[in-house]
Amino acid sequence: MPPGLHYYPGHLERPQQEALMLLLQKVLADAPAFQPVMPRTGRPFSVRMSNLGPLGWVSDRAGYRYQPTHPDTGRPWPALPDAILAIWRAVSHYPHDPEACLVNLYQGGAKMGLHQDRDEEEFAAPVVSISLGDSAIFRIGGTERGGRTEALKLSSGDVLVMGGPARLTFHGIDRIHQGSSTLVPGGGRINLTLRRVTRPA
Ligand code: MD6
Ligand code: FE
Repeated sequence: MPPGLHYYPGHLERPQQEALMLLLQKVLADAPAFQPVMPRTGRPFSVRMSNLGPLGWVSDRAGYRYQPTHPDTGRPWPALPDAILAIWRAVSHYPHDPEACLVNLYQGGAKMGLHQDRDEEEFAAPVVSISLGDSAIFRIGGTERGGRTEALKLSSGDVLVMGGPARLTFHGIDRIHQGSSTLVPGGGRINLTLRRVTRPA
């Protein structure tokens, strides 16, 4: 494990995963998944996204950014549920709450290319990721593009924390093992990434 990468396999037991899923279905009714596209080219991502919390991450032709409202509905993102905040408080070792929870929805052959999470102002806070549903092959490398990478299988209920020297490492999702979990209605994988965006005063 690279320093600063902390993996908590099975951090959430099945009943907690089911409770989270029910919560997510409710909040996603209010903030439906949108289709992000790549800056400039407008090429669609294969994942769909939504957000919870005061700020949400969006990508469109104009670029990547955090914004307080849903790009399609114009409404504020739904509040971050306590059950999700509790996970951040348990594993982040960071004294302030997250401001953004990006919800990534993987269905069909969706995957995510290698990227760094660097649209935040506060890199002292880790990124906490929660996996639900089908298992995925997560790839992680170093802080330079093109370096050596390693694969890690993320299954439903797993929590991954990227902090310290791992905070700005390149990572992505190579593939999803479709049908490997019954958690998500209709199948697929949901990944939640919790982030502190602004630097606390
Ligand atoms: C995913 N995760 O697991 C994509 N980013 O679907 C991420 O992009 C990610 O898992 C930062 C920290 C942890 C992550
Ligand atoms: Fe990421």
